[in-house]
Amino acid sequence: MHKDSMLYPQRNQKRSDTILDGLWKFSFDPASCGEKEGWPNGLPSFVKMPVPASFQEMFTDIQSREYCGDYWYETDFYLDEKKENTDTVIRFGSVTHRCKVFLNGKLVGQHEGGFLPFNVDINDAAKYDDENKLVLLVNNELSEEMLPCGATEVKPDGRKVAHGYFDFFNYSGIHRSVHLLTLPAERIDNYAVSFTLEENRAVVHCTVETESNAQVVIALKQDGKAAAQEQGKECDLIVENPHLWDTKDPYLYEIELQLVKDNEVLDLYRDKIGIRTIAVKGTKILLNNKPVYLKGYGKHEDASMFGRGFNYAIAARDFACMKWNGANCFRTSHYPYDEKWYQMADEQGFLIIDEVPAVGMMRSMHNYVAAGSGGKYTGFFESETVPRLKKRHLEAVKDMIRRDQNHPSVIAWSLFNEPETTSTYAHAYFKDVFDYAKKIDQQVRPCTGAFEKNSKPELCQCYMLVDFMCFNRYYGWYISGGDLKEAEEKFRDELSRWRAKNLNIPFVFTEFGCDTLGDVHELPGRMWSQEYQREYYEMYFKVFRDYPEIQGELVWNFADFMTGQAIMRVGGNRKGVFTRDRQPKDAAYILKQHWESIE
Ligand code: BDP
Repeated sequence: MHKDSMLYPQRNQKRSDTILDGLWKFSFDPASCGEKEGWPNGLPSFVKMPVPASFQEMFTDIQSREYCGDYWYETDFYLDEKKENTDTVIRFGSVTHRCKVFLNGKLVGQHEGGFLPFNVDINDAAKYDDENKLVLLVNNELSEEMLPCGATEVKPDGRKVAHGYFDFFNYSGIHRSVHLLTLPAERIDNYAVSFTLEENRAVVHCTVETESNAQVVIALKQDGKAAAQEQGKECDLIVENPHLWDTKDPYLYEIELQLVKDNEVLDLYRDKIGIRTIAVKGTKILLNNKPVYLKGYGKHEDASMFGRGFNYAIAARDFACMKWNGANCFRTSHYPYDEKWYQMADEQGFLIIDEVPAVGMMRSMHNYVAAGSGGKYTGFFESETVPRLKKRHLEAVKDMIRRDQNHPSVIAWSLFNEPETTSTYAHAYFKDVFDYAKKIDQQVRPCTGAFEKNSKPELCQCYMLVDFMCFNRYYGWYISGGDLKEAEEKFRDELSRWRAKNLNIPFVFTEFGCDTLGDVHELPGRMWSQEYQREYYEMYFKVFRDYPEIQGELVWNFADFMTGQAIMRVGGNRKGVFTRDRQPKDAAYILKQHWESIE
């Protein structure tokens, strides 16, 4: 069984990779009757649906756009003749939120969790040198025992409605590419690298997971030339005069892993790695033992038309915009993104705080309101659903770390966003989550989580778990909105109370921002106007200067993004520094000036 492999698909001498993206068949199944009625053999009626994309963006009627429940996808593909000693696997980048996979009418796999990849072995169900029918039963209901958390309401007419305890649209569907893979039966399942920097050399500790007893051979190449080579499932490669990876010079080595038996190469996997260390010391974040200040954004995978479906052009434009205004970091709020974001960040020298989809751990339909101002205690971590939720949380932590651990861009794991942290129940819950992440990450990267306003210094039970604090704060928006003078006083007061705790760890602002309409100008600046957004950021930057323990500022949000319908959301959340079509609002220039002035 190789089901846990998180390696990104590739095509090489030993592995083949065919992408099955395109127009698939699609059908809703509000009565959940498809399985009984034989839909695994083919959908009786359908519309055509692009993959990858969110289905919601393709419909012009509100029922379809807001649909919650079961729905189906189907496609056909031809499979070559089976090669000896190979396995045939289908790899799904993400299917939101849960699904069953059928091949030629047979159930071949199932998965829960809409933001991480999974593999399905199709050896037994596949028809080789023939056409095959791939059918998926997907479901996008929300509950308190899954990530992200929410609830599903059943209306009197039987319609289901998803209520996320989070502020982004419950986009659903096949959001990332589907890969048909032929893999050697004896193969490499995963590998991990970590680094020790010594004078004029680096030690690359490499661990390879495989069930094969063949010899593991690992080679590092620098600019195409051999830099180091070793054998064994666990070994140290010594690189003399290493070319380190950092934000200004994101140098990548090539790593080649091979399984060799009797002089025959059984499997081969090539990747790119960056040699760098990341650590927290006192109030500093250290990249290669040098302090680094985080500048950038909280983001979403979100765009019109594609919804949450990955699209290269959008990702490329986002990187271009972030680079243009001097950013060096982003948080994958509120879930792990498509792997291609991390590959691009590795190449372009961006730092990533990688977030597990643990959002909405506070019982509230408008989480952002509760989080922004005085929300009530909801006893979230005392519920009987918590053990099941925790199991999924740990699974997601495991999959995220195994998937992303070798990206030099990933500098920290964010293990939650804005949960209700004020109870001892929350402490016990997150203590286990943090211990687990530390245990399984070979690099033992810093772990953190984003705290909202109710996690006050006097009440919070979880701040002692993190390596650096991440604050989400909305002084000047949800608190003292429209009165930046009062907002600043309250903001300084809270910061001073945190400072008084002498935590001696870095503080990073992972959210601060205000909704701004790209076409509204007002003098003097008032809420929603471009002028207000500028003044809002200027106030924060002024305050940050007075607190040297603040080592990062990630603005909320990079771009306007889609949310559920709500009285405080006008065509979604408008806190973007860029509009949803990625054009700068006025504040983008303030950020550019400010970030370019910080080394
Ligand atoms: C915070 C959430 C974020 C929201 C933001 C907001 O972490 O997801 O979008 O507030 O209200 O509570 O804009």
